[in-house]
Amino acid sequence: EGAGPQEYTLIKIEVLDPLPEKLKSFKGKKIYFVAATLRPETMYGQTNCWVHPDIKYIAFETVKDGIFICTRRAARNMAYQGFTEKDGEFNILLEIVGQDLLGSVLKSPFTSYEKIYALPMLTIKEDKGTGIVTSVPSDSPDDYAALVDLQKKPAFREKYGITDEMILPFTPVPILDIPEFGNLSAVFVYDKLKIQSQNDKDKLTQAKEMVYLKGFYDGVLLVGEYKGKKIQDVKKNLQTKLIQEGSAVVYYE
Ligand code: A2H
Repeated sequence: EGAGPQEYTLIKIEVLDPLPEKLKSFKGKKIYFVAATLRPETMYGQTNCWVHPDIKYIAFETVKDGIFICTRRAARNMAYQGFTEKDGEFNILLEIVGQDLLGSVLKSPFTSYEKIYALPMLTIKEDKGTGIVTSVPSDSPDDYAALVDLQKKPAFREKYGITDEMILPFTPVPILDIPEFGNLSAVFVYDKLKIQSQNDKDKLTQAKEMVYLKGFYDGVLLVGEYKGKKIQDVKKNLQTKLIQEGSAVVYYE
């Protein structure tokens, strides 16, 4: 960071029927929540998608990828990266607050869960990525903490109309083995540091530092066509595979 633009992989998470009320006018079209990730090799472990209930999102039409939902800021960046017809221009089809996207039924590439749901995460930053985050609780301490918050706080679920069926079946999936941390590294560090919630900022920063480098250099995939391979050797291949099958695009900011 600082030296130049950051490359993200944008995962195209398709919105399925029944569409949320506010998206019904798009029926029959391909609509995607687009989530910015630095870890395309973890997409096998997605259990849900995060949106911030209070952030404003927009829908806009891309040239070849259907309708995208993300922050206005991200759409503007994409408009300068060839995603829209005219350079730097994008047509806002709809403005919507995250709250109205919660509970959407979604389909995401690589995950073993046939459908997943849009759930609330309160630590999403408006000024980074697309404002939408895909959740991999096996390997992301932030994701695991936010999922546990929903699981153990019924009042939090109810506030946002999240039902048990959107959460209970979705347990972290072992997808990477990291020496010393095992095959659910985020769960391991969450327990070890006794993290209490998604707002436990300092401990979560520490947790991320603990797993990140070690995971990158020594982590081994447990699933998919690169099973048994080291992450650093196949990360790029998996990004390419997602892009080639039309499930992801590259985005810079
Ligand atoms: B990562 P960096 Cl498995 N607000 O993807 C908060 N977090 C955001 C965000 C936003 N607006 N946009 C993206 N992110 C998350 C996977 C993952 C990620 C794993 C492990 C660690 C990890 C699955 N979630 O990130 O500040 C996204 O989560 C550790 C930081 O640009 C994205 O990658 O470095 C990462 O943060 C981008 O963070």
